[in-house]
Amino acid sequence: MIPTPTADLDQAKRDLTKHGFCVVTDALAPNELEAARQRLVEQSEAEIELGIATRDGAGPGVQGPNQRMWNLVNKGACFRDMITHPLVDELVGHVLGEHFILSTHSANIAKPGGVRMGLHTDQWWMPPPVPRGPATASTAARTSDITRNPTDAFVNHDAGLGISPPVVANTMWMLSDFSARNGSTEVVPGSHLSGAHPDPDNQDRYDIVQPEAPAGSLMVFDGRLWHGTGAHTGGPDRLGVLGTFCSPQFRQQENQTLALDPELWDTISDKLKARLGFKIWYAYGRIESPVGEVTPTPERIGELRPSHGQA
Ligand SMILES: O=C(O)CCC(=O)C(=O)O
Repeated sequence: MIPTPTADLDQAKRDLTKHGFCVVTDALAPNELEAARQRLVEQSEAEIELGIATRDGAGPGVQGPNQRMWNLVNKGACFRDMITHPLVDELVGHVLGEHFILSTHSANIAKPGGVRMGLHTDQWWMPPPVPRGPATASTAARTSDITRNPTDAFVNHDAGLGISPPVVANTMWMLSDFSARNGSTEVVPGSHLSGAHPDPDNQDRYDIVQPEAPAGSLMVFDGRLWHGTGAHTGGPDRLGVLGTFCSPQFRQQENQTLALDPELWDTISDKLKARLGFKIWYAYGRIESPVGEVTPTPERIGELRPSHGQA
């Protein structure tokens, strides 16, 4: 049985474990939904007006009718609240544990005429398990040579080697109704447990479904799940806000610590600061001290000389 939208958190966790995704209904209260929807539409119109909008949805790398909006952390309190929402703690935490951080916070507005994005995973860069013994060219890519274009070893993964754990999990806040018609996210249930990555070509052979749910719902999915934006063949714009989270030892897609408007620093919670990556994780992410947190305006210690060495 493919997961259906549920208000039962335990069921949602079971769906996430088994199928790689879950959909929770009424994740946003009506007033929260309306505020977020209005903010998103207003921001999207302003980015278009200013000529800074990112467009896609016409095939890989080609501008189309869909609109992307990046780095939502600076673009409204309603978006910041989504990063620390209790459902995110519960469901992303179910996949990644307690100390996950924000990788990307963006919006994807699918509009009429937008084509399928194509199935992919959001941890395409994760080095796969390798056979014991010395690496050969056919068994292991050098890890910094991994690209978005999956090699045969990624697509036809040898299941005998085991699979990688989830190190990414995504939230999709539905700010409009999501339907197969207006481009609801395509997913392949169970694909997160295959260890394989989808072949970029010939995707018709995969068992793709498109979860449908009313505005205000939240879809959460495992970073290994094969997924992609659906084609928009009719109906109103599909308003989706995507949060991608990763474990703290991985690189964030958006540079959240550099990106945060320093003027917001005093207004945001310690929880949000940690989630943006300001909290040092076992000495990673530090500037000087290996413990504590960094700030958007750190003290940088440069070249020093002892006073007795001064002329
Ligand atoms: O918009 C969607 O439904 C999914 C977007 C997506 O897969 C991506 O941005 O990587």
